[in-house]
Amino acid sequence: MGPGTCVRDTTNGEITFSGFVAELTADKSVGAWRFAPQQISVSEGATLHVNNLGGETHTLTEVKRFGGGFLDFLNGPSGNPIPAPECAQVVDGALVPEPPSDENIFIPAGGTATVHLEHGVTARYQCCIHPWMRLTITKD
Ligand SMILES: [Cu+2]
Repeated sequence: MGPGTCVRDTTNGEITFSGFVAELTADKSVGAWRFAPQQISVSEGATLHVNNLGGETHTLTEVKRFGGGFLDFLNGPSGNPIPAPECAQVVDGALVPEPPSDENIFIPAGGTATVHLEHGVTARYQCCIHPWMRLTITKD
């Protein structure tokens, strides 16, 4: 959270920051923040093209198990108090984000990413900012 966080047009049809917090608190997720689809089945060696259609940065982070991200503010209300280690480490009680890498891709608003899948069985991806954003990829 900082300057510029969640700054976006709040005209009709857009969600306000207070609306975002209210929905997160009630549902443990915010429906407009999601991977679509949330589950896909692909052939070995497939290429995944991801477009960020939203108004803020998301991460596409491969994790062994789904967990929280690097923002306590969103981990607790979403029911993910423990961060996935691929998203953040706990250092002296504070969450320290893992740096961007080929397995931890930060995609800015309007940005894209391409991932070559080499998974054997099931691959799991989540957003390390909004940890309810989850994508499971299985092999055909
Ligand atoms: Cu996100």
